Amino acid sequence: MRSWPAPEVPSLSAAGLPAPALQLHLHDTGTGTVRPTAPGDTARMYVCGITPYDATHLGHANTYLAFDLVNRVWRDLGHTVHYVQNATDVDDPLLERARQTGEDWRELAEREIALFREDMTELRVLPPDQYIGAVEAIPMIVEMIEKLRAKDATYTVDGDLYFPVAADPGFGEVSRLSREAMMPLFAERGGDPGREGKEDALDALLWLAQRPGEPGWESPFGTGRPGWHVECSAISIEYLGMAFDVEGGGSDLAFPHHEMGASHAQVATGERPHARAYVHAGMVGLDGEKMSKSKGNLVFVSALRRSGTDPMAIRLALLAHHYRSDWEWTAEQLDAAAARLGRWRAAVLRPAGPPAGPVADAVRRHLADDLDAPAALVEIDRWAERAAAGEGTDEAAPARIRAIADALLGVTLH
Ligand code: 5CA
Ligand code: ZN
Repeated sequence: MRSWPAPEVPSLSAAGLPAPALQLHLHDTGTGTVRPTAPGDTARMYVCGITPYDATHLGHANTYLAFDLVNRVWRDLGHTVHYVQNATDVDDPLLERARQTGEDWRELAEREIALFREDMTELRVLPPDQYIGAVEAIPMIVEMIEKLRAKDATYTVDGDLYFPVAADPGFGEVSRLSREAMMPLFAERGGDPGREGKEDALDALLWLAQRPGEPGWESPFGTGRPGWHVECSAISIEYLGMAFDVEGGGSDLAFPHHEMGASHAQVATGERPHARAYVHAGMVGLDGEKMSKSKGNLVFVSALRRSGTDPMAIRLALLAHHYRSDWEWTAEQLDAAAARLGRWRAAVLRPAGPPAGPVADAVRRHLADDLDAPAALVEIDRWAERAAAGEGTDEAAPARIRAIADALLGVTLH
């Protein structure tokens, strides 16, 4: 599928702020620790995309911004970034919504993906190099399921194909949850622990035989459609190979989605690990509950944009929270972010200010430390405050601060 246009990313080295010898450290769910990402020249990242049955809400935006920071920090440190994202453009919730509204499921998916592209463009989120829909990925998904079949790591229940989690000795290493903890999450997040005929309640669906009124694609194991986890597993290894640097998503994807995806990939290829780090963003809530399409307690990025909100203020409102924390959205946070943006913009319009070098060092240090964006924002606040008070005579500083905010935080101050 088409990705979306890339925003300009200024080079801080070219702006007179050469990159220091730093490593980006990120919290890895698989070990429960903050660890250095140690990518080669090319850093490889897969981030789970939307299921396009409704518009992008602030929870989604928050998750994609977290990984946009990963992308920006790696680039600043001199890496090329190979970034892949999917869109789950055929799955139960999408088909169900289309059934409810009488819309064609393909049109629904296409419309919501178009809106997502617009939202990401406006928020200045760097686009993936490959943006791949589940439907277009069916040939690679089928190929992957064939590899699992060749390893005897599938079985059928009434014509539907399942993956036995017992096939992967590493099952459980992504989320590090006990079986007792896995069970309710599996049921809550699209699994079918109660289905009769399964070898293990936790076994994951690989291929669902075509149901009446639903789409299906031919395959050596019958006409049907792919399960959810095998979609991301197949797309990620097709484009990035095994042991890529970061697999990302919201914390609700750690189990079962990233756990199952890793097991599929590890069994199919005989290699491990699937990703070197599994990185998860916190959940954004509204009125006491996680924002979710199924609950309907949503604030849409597109609705805020339509009502005239500056996308850079949305960006600052989200970055004011650490990516791993769970938090609640309130309208006041947007007001505070707009005020902050105004202060920054006014400060960089001044002819001079305190030197930008120490600000660049501090922002880079905070971001390299598990993306501490809130602390990075405070560094720019301090500079803006001092510049506004008439401190400093460095005439290169305002343009450099602009470049720092743009390159590292994705916030343009024009
Ligand atoms: N298509 C699958 C991933 S392959 C999916 O989970 N789609 S989604 O549209 O439900 O979510 C897209 C991304 O937004 C996921 O990473 C999910 O973890 C994240 N997300 C969903 N709700 C929230 C929320 N309230 N706060 C933060 N992130 C969220
Ligand atoms: Zn996914």
